[in-house]
Amino acid sequence: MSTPNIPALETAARDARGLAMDAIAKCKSGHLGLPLGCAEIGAALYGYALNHCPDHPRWLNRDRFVLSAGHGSMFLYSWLHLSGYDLSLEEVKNFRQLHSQTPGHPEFHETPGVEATTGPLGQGVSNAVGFAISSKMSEARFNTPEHTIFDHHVVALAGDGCLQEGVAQEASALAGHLGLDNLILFYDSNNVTLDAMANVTQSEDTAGRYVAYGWEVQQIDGHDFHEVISAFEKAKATTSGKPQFIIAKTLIGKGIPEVSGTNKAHGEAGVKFVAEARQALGLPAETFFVDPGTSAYFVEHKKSLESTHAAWEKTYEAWKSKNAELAAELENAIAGKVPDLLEAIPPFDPSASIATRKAGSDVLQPIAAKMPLLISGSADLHGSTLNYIKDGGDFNRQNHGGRNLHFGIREHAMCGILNGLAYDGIFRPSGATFLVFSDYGRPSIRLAALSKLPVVYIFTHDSVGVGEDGPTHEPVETVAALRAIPGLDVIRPADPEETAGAFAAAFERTDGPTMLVLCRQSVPTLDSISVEDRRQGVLKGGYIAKKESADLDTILLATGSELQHALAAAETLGGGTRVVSLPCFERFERQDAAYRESVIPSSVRKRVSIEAGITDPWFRFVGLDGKAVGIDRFGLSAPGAKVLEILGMTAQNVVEAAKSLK
Ligand SMILES: Cc1ncc(C[n+]2csc(CCOP(=O)(O)OP(=O)(O)O)c2C)c(N)n1
Repeated sequence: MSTPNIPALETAARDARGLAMDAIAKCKSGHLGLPLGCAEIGAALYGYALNHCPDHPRWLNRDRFVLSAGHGSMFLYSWLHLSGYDLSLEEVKNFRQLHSQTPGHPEFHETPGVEATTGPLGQGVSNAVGFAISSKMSEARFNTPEHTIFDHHVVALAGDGCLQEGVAQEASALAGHLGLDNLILFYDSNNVTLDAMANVTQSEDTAGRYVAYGWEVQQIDGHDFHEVISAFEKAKATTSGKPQFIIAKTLIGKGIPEVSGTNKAHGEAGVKFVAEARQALGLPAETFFVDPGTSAYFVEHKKSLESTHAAWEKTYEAWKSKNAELAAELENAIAGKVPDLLEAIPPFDPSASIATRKAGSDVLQPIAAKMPLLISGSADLHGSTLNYIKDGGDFNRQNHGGRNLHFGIREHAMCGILNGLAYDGIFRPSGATFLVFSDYGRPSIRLAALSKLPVVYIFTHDSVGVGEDGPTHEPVETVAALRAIPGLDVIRPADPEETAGAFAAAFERTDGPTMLVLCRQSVPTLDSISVEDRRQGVLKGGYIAKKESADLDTILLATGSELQHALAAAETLGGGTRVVSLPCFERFERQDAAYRESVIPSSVRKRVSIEAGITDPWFRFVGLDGKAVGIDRFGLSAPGAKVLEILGMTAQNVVEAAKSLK
């Protein structure tokens, strides 16, 4: 590597400080502390050490950079702009304004060079672990003895806030256990959080903690270019087999002496001192100033990055010409191409009575065979969630080609890591646990939805039918709470064939996450409905499961294990009753109005729903004139069938509710 041009990097750091001050002063909000405190780290990375290519922000072998401390977004925007990404100075001036490419916190899809949506502290650390796993998997799957097309690093920047969060702790422990030595985590150690000095809330030995996790730890002065660069290069070159933790001691808000080093530097409080601070840094009166020397430096630097990229392109083409099948696999995955999955799933024995989690296991195998980049993980519950890819092998230190990920009992990190894999865009990640523990992963599930990531959750044990484990393990409000997340498809299939449709829907979706909600207890195969209707019906979100044989007067609606009760109730209620299976509200609502009207005609007001969960979500379908049979309380500890019955999940209750309607 060339020797770093320290004076140029110093000027660049000064200019980045200026941009952050000006942007935050202009919009009167934002976080000055990190962009000022980490300016040297930014200059060292973007101006020298990172291997990336601004004109090809998704270059496959770029070093990924994740700003876990997303509040410091102006750090990222300044460096992306200066590096020559397609992020204009105008956009920097529009920091935090409507439809700008510089939103308050970094958002995936919004800004070239932003690898992950961050801001909720700690998430980025788990995402970075997901990226690092994705990189290891990519190396194992695609590199050949002759050609190395993947050998990049994953770099993240986190502060005290991120490292205090449980999700980062879970993910860091797993990264150490897995020996992800391609991961470099910078810790912006400035002794300050938001409300106070960090010592008000933490006194642990963070370095010791990371050593205990199995990481290699270095400590440096984060303002010293030589130290930053040599620590980074040492981390990149490690042969220890350990992830790399670089504690960078920094002065938060460096450049605004009135606030630096204190919690006042964290946000925008320093704005009132900006004029003097700019002057002291040697910046001219002109705001959003970039020294011509800085611009020229980055133009040259970009050229050298481009030549590295061009050399890689040559290797890639040579690899591609010798490995056509592998290349097609990789390129199809990146393009989001998914084969037709339903045709690969054989029909189930109509007389079978199995749990949808078991059906899910059966369905997953042919899907995994068709999608070689599908990954299936579980938070220590593969034995119950049944989502193990049978001939997929385990991903571990020794085997980066494995397709089954063992997350341990780390649901939050699992969901954050799945996001990292999905951001990377090569593998199709799925993960599993009991549905009731989705609350442990909810912050990451929410971000998957916000960032439109095609993550699949295979969450089982979906109701009070769990039984003997009791109310702690019996979701009642959980499905409703998940339906409240915009952009998340929640699919609760009723039987094995609906499960086939649900898995196809989930893995064929490329523009957002899907939650598969599967039951623990056996359910009948509903063979009064054709296989085709059940499978295709799920893809539409809702369909007529039983058509009326006389003038339509009553509609029964159900999902999952309760569809059998709606069908049985219809037998008692007579020919004017229609049964609608509604396994996925979100998909149903994406159908056109004519289809929705054909399934649930607006003129028919006698409607009853049944679902083993709280009734709130159903009133949008049963309306004020209808009734919802559900469970508006916590469950009970007893055999599952008993609990379901005592809490009213019966055909009888549906019949009575329907009869009570005028
Ligand atoms: C999960 C979560 N909780 C709270 C916040 C609000 N918040 C943003 S930054 C911050 C303090 C972070 O401290 P640190 O990481 O040390 O950042 P620094 O002060 O060094 O910029 C808090 C509490 C958040 N963004 N995410």
